[in-house]
Amino acid sequence: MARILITSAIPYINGIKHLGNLVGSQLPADLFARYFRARGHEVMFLCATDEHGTPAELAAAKAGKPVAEYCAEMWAVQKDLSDGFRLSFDHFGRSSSPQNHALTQHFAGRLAEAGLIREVSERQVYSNADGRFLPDRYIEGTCPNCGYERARGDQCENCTKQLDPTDLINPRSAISGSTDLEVRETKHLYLRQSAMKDKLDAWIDSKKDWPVLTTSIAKKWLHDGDGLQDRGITRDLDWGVPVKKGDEDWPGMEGKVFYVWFDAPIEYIACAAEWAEAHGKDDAAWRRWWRTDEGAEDVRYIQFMGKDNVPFHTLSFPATIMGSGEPWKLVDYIKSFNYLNYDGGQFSTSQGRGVFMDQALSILPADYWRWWLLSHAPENSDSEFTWENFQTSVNKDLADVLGNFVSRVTKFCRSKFGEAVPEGGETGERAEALINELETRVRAYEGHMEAMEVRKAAAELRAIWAAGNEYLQSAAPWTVFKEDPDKAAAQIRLALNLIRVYAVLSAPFIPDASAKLMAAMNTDDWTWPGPVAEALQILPSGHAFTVPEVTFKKIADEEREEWAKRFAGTRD
Ligand code: B3M
Ligand code: ZN
Repeated sequence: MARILITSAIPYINGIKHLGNLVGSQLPADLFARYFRARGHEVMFLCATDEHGTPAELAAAKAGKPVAEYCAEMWAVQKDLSDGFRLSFDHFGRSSSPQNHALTQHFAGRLAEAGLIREVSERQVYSNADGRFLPDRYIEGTCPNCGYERARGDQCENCTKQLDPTDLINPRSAISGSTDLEVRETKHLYLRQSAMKDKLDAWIDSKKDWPVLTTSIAKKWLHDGDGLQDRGITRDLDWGVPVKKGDEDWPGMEGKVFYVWFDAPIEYIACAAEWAEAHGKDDAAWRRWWRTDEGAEDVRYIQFMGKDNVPFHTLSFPATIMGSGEPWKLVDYIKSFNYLNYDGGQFSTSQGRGVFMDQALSILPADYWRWWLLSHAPENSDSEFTWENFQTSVNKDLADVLGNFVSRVTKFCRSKFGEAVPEGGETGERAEALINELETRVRAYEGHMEAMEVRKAAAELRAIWAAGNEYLQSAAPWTVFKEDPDKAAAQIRLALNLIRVYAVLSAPFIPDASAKLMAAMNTDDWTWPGPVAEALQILPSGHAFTVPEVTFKKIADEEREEWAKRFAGTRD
C-alpha cells in the first residue's frame, strides 16, 4: 500500500467560495483522497485558508473588524462549509498559524544563505497620515485613461487599464483618504527564480505524465518573453509573516511582511505540522510526509488547483523548495483545472455572481452538487453550469438511474420475499452478461481514477449504475416471479448485492448517499470489489435489509425556474 499526500489550493480567506472555486481544487482533491483511502492507501489530505495579503486586509476593513478577528471568523465559516460539502481533509489549517510563520521565515533564511535572494531598492508611495507605505491597491485616484475617479493603483476597474500608482491623477490613500502622499525609496526582497530556471526547466521536462494544461503554463512562464523573472517576495503590510531570516531580524526589512504567494504554498507543509499538533503527535509524525530524509521518499504527492495557480506551483514554490537545499518533498503530480462558467458568464466573487457554497447547500444536499460538479469538471476545457443541465443530470443520473434501481429492487424484494436477502436458484445468462460487463467497467473505473481523469471516471460510474438498471429491465424478476419464483429470488439477491457494490464504488463521488445505501443494506462492509462475481456474494441469503427512503429527489421545473431567478443577480 502506498502513502499519498494530497493538497488542494488553499482558498483565500476573504469571503465564501463559489462552486467554480470548489470544483477547481478542493472537490476533485477530495474525490481522490476518498478513492485512495478506499483502496487501502495511507492518505494525508490537507487544505487551509490563505489568510494574508491585501484582499484579507481590505475585507476585514470593510467588515469593520481587526484582521485577525475577521480571519478567525471566516476560517470557521469556511470550515463549516467544507464539512457541509463533505470535504474529508485530515486537517483544515490556517496560513496565519505559528507553524507557517516559522517555516516561512526558515525558508527565507535558507534561500538567503544560498544567495537566492536579492535586495532591490524601489520607489514607493508613502502616506504620511497613515504612517506606512501603501501597496498599489491601497492608492486611489482618477484614471488617466478614462477619467474614472475611483481607479486603483494597480488597475482601473472601469476601463481595465493596468496602472502604476504614479499614473493616477489626484492620488489618495484608500485607507484614510489622505492626499499627503510622497514617493520614497524602500527596499524589497526578490527571489532569484531566474537563477533556477534551468533546474526548473529540467524538472518540468522530467514530468512526462503531467496534464498538458499544467506543463504548458509552466513552459510559457519559463520561455515566453524574457523568460522566468525574479519575484518580489515582500510587501508593506501589517498583516502577514514578518520578514525574518529564520529567527533573526533582517536589517532594512522592519515593518515588512512576506508576500502572500510566498507563504501560502509553505502552508501545505505547515498544515501537516498543525495536524500533528491538533492530534497530539510529535514532529516525526508530520515530517514523514514532507522530508525525504525522514520517511517521505516513498510518498506520492499530488496537488490540485485552478489553472491560474499553476505558475506558483510549478515554478515559485519548487524554486523555494529546491533553493532551500534541504530534502523537502517536491510535488509528483499537478492536476490543474480550467474554469467553470455560470449561465453564460463567469462566476465572480467580487460581483457576487453565481452560486456560492452556502447558497448551494441551502437548497440541496452536498451529493447533488458533488455529482454535477465532478461529472462536469472543467478538465480539458472550460465548462458551464446551467440550471437546465443541472436539473437533467440530477434527475437522470441520480434519480432515474441510481435511485430508481435501488428503490425498485428493495421494494420488490420486500413485497415478494420480505426484508431479507432471498434464497434462490440460478440467475441465468443475463446475470452472467451483467457480471462480465461490470467486471470490465469496474476495472476501467479504477483505471480512470488512478489516472485522475474525473469526467471519465464519472461517466464510467454512471455506466455501471445503468448496467444494473438494464439488467433489471431485461431480467424482469416481477414477470419471472410468476413462473419461477426461485429464479426471481436469485436475481434479486444479486441486485441487492449490487446495491452494496454501488455504495462502495460511488462513495468518492456521493459519500452521503453511499452511506445511506450501506445502512439500508445493513452492513458496514466497505470492501472494494475485487472480482465482481465474488463481490456480488457478500450479502448472504437471510441477511436483513431495509428499504431506504428516496435516495435522490427529482428537481421540478418550478424549482429550477425559481433558483435560476434567485441566483441570476448578484448576492448582497
Ligand atoms: N489562495 C488562490 C486561489 O484560491 C490562492 C491559492 C493559494 S495555493 C497555495 O485561487
Ligand atoms: Zn480607466
